[in-house]
Amino acid sequence: KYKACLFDLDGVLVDTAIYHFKAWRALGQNFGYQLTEEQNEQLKGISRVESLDRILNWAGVQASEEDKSKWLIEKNEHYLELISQMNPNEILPGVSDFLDQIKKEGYLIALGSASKNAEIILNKTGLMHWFDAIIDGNKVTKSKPDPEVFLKGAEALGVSPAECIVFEDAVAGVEAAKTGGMKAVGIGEVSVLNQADKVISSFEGILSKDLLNFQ
Ligand code: B16
Ligand code: MG
Repeated sequence: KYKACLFDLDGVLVDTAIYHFKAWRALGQNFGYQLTEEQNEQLKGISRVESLDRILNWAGVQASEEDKSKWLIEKNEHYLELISQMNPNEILPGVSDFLDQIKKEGYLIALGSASKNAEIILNKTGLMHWFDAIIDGNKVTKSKPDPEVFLKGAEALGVSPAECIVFEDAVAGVEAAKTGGMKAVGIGEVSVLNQADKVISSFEGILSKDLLNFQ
């Protein structure tokens, strides 16, 4: 019945939030603002442009379009420098094993990420070879909770949304999956990801035959 698994990147396969945090925090020095870890949580799954808008809003800063584009470049350059050191050890626990299982079982695998740097991260960590399709921030116009990223993933794989299972750590991502007519597995806490069909705390020790047995 289910033919494809669609994965978010940050917080599901790898933890790039720490690098986003470092880069945004350093950028904040331009306007004297220190981003907190709690605020960084709220930027998960949110696009780069939208993240900057939220930060400026928290900081109470009104910036020109010119400053904003300059800062977006500055943040990304710093972020690229940080992720250039990423390696396969940064794949989250249990992920490689889970991808192996579903590949053997014949599932198609796609990425559905807001990041424009997704391919770099997949290459650095050695995750790339598992993917049959990659939909990232360069291919979508609407951010999660809009289902666009996952619908495009299903389309690229040639399957219907009802045949897809989405893996997400962000509330907006789970909402995107459900709006798109897909099953959603949350990676995190049930209290937060309560819209998901199932929630796991990580992929460690997870058997696909037990997890993917939706009614
Ligand atoms: P970039 P995901 C998201 O990745 C991150 O969670 C979010 O913090 C980031 O702002 C966004 O990608 C855009 O990333 O600046 O690299 O284009 O969770 O959708 O895989
Ligand atoms: Mg995520």
